[in-house]
Amino acid sequence: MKKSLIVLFCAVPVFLPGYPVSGQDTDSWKASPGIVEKLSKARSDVNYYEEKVPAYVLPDLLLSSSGRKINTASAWMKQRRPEVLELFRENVYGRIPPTPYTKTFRLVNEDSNAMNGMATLKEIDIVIGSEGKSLTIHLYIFLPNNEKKPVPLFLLINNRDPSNIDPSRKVRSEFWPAEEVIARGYGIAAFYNADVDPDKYDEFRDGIHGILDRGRGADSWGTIAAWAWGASRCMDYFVSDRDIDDKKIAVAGHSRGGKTALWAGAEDQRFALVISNESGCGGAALARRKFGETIARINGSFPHWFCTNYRKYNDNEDSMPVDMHMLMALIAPRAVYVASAEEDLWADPRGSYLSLYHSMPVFQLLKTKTSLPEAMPPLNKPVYSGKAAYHIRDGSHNMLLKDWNWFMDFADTLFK
Ligand code: GTR
Repeated sequence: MKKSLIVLFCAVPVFLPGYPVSGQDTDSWKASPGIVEKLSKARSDVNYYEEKVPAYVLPDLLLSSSGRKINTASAWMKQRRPEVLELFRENVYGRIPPTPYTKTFRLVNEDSNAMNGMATLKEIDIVIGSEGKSLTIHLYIFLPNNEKKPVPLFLLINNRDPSNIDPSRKVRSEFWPAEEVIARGYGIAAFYNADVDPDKYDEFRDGIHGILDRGRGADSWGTIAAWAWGASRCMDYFVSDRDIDDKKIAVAGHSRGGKTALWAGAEDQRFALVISNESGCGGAALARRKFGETIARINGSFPHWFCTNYRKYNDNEDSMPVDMHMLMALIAPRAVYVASAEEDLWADPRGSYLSLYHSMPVFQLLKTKTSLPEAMPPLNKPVYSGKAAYHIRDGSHNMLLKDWNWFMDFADTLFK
């Protein structure tokens, strides 16, 4: 296997060893040749071969734009972190407009005998208004009845059919396994992403863009940033509810929802844990690997997800001033869980793990006792270290109870 060269930009270049070196880490995950072949046959224009990943240079996390070496926690938090956050706003997800708005929480339904008495259901309408227009985010929350309050809670950004988050529980889905989460002593909440912004390209007329945008530029927020903003409005509610421990909130999402969860955690430091499941391109996966989905492909298929500036990096990843290890670092010293699936090479499992791995210098600078090895863990063997976690599950692109059980195991190490 080819050894990829990773050089960090800094005054004295640091050469990190490539991954993987043959003969090393024999039980760590490697893509199954059968899956690689099958996917490559279906899309010959997409790279699924590790040996075809180009050599790349990752931007240095710990070097400020003015050339200052960042070597203390306070220099990271006060100088470099805000700088990196701005780079992501400017080049990837876009900026939230400063438009003032009103926000009202309405408890529209409460049932203290939900799930056969196991939980209390609260349905909250979060009503956002500006200049005579308004939008409502429906937030569903189940809280365990048998736990001491306040409780820690998982918030799912639901990017799939609303039936996945059915408050009546007539429909039950592993995508939001509410009963199982309640049984583990956590609260579980969800909102439907399209409440905030429908997932379609309409030149940003509908959803929250139609309410808060006052003109748009190349750095204006896209739909992912809008969904992340929606997650923060849910967080505003959690802060106001004394039954919920707002210091122990995990924000979780799958795929486009997983990209959103990462950005929500970067923009809003109130989230204590970010769970990004199979988020791939524009999420956890390192863009410079050009493995599976690439920036050009994602901007082509989903022109509304990111800011317009992101298109500058179509087939031009190496010129991007950030890569996704820097997004992981924005979450530190809080916790981040990245998950992949064996058959989901489109979302680049190895690139997603490496992104987490290359954010370790920041987790360490912030004294989080977090240290992941460069080698990926084997299939179905989660690795947890301090504030970082990763697993690769067998099977295809989805978020299943198996994933959630591992997320909760990790959350137990942080919150219980
Ligand atoms: C795909 C897209 C991915 C991923 C996925 C999903 O079509 O290429 O980036 O987000 O959708 O959200 O399920």
